[in-house]
Amino acid sequence: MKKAMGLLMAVALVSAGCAVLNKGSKEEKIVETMVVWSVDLGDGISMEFMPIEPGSFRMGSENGDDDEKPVHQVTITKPFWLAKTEVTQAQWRQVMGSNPSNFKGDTLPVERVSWDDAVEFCRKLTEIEQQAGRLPERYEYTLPTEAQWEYACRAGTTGDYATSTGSGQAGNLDAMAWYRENSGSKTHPVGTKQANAWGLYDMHGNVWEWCLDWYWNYASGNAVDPQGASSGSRRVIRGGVWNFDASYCRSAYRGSGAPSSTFNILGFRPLVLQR
Ligand SMILES: [Ca+2]
Repeated sequence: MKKAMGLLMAVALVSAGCAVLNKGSKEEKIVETMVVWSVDLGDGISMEFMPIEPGSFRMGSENGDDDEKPVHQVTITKPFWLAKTEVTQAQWRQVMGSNPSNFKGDTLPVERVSWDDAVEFCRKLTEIEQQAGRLPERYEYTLPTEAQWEYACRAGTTGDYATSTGSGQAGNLDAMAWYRENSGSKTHPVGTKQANAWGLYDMHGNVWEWCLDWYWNYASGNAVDPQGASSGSRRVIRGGVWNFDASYCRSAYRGSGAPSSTFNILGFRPLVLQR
């Protein structure tokens, strides 16, 4: 992964639910070693976000569906922290006070949440943390863009599935994901399969995950921090799922859904970054 040398970045040191922003006089540099971002949601429930440094990768796949082409170079210019796991039902309840899920269990991923619901979770979490004085200035919780999601899913790999080490081309899907062949037709507690090389769990399975973007056809050519279409009718869905086969769990696979739709196969994982 490329370092963010030369960029003006915030120094965000976060631990034990307390975010500390050390701002330089004019220049703010990202620390060489970003650390895990932890949020205390109360009642012993927390969320952890893994640090993702800026860098470039090849987005899409030549051996997948048409909408995964053209494979193109994408550069992510800002660091972000992506939730280590899909949002659990306990985490959802702490923030939203409800549990819409079909399969019930505190450590299971929340599902039957719409894109609008997921965005509201992020807005509310941002508000809670701002009011508590725990969120550095201009930081917010939001959904990952599709590009941020695939960049984090691949974690430096270029094959169909990520590996836990980031090397090689053939990750072991069964070791990393709950999908149709091993799920027993249900969701499973988050973080119980192998993480990818950047410490992220269930990127290839368990529940689909809402992304921020309107679904669109990839433009040709290189892209910098792509945001998807400016309008549309469906939002992007990524992240594999317990009731689909392996081809749907690939790093490059793209799904989409109406923002108001809810299914027991669809949850999300937020990120936190500086606007
Ligand atoms: Ca997933």
